[in-house]
Amino acid sequence: MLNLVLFGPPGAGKGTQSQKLIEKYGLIHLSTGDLLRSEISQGTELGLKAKKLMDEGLLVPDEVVIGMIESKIADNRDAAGFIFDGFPRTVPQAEALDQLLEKYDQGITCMIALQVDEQELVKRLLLRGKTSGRPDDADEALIQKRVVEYNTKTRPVADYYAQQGKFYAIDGIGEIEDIFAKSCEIIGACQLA
Ligand code: B4P
Repeated sequence: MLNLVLFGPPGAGKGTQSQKLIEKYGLIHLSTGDLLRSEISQGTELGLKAKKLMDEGLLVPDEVVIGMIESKIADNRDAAGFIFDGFPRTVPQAEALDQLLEKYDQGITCMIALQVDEQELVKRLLLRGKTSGRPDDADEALIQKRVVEYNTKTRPVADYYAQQGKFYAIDGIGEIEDIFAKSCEIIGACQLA
């Protein structure tokens, strides 16, 4: 199986690159952001709790997202692989993911980290906010809060994968096709290793 973690700050382009990668490699897309937004639109109890946190630019509790991922992996045991988009976002989530995959004798192939500076992130998300209707893209102060949340809680996840020799960074500024091509090069090298 090919199991990829797509990593980066809010607005780095994880969702954008995921769409291209799932098409090329036939992977199942697991975006915790999308799964949470789906719970919100269905008005579930989980969705109502998550909405409050997401609208404030905060992460939702680890056990909530881990539970969602666990059931999606279990539902797709015959998959060619998974692309984890926006997950794991904390070290406990990364540890839980390794344990979940181990149950199926699987592991993460590599993490691709999209590196984008804060000024560009704010610009992209404010632009997306004009059409996405996402409350968390609505204003600059909220976007900055999400970046702080990323810097304090999510950034250490990169070290977790670096220690396993699975971390690969890419410049996330530039043409979407060029970033995609670099991601494919990394994936090709990891598959051969
Ligand atoms: P997510 O839904 O994961 O979203 P994101 O980080 O905002 O965006 P992404 O990086 O995917 O950006 P995109 O490709 O769309 O998270 C939302 C919230 O859910 C979190 O804040 C948190 O509250 C909660 N959550 C989710 N997962 C969680 C977890 N595991 N634990 C706890 N809480 C969790 O790109 C952004 C924009 O840039 C787009 O408009 C795109 O068109 C543009 N763009 C992309 N690539 C570009 C490029 N190369 N050049 C120019 N523009 C580009």
